[in-house]
Amino acid sequence: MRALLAGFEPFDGATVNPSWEAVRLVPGAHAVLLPCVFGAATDRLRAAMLEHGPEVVVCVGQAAGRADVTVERVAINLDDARIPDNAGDQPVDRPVVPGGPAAYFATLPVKACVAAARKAGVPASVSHSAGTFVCNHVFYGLMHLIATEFPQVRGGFVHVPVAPGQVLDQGGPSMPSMPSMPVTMVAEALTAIVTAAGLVHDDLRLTGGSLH
Ligand code: PCA
Repeated sequence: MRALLAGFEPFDGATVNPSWEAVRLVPGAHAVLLPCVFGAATDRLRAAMLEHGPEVVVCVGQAAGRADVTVERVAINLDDARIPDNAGDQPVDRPVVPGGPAAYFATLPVKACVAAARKAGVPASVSHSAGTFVCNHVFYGLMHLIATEFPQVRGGFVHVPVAPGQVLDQGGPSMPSMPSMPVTMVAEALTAIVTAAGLVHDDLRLTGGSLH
């Protein structure tokens, strides 16, 4: 199975992005580095899809504050940036694709992907919001590319916690730092997720919803 994994460059003043560090460690998949820039990131992803002809595409981004690996279920047609992207663009209430559908669902078997990550020993769950920044933008862009140009591809998005090295200077003896996860562990989850995405065609009927 040909798999393409995408990770992001650092953003918001950081020097590393665990999404890129982790995707590079996944064996047997192509890894592409995306700029954290609205528009340009999707262009880079499309070029990599044309170059590698993948059957499965999993884009990966950092979600600071999340405690586990989250498989995103839905991408929305909305850019609303709380911080500028790496090119200084800070869109407010702009569609990703003017005239596009309000949302797309991932075509990965999201619950089977979560189950596979957990079986590999990595805490994981389903998420129902990829936010409204560059990650959601790329996720929506990917699903729109699949809907319009690459119908044979299965695709989705995974958000990952920050790496421990990113939080060592946070908090203190009585103030905890935010949750973190080693990038080797994130890579193990991604490996399991890509494998499940290639093998499972009917998703598992497991509870994966949330109350809020
Ligand atoms: N996380 C950001 C953009 C790049 C990344 O790694 C996000 O969640 O939108």
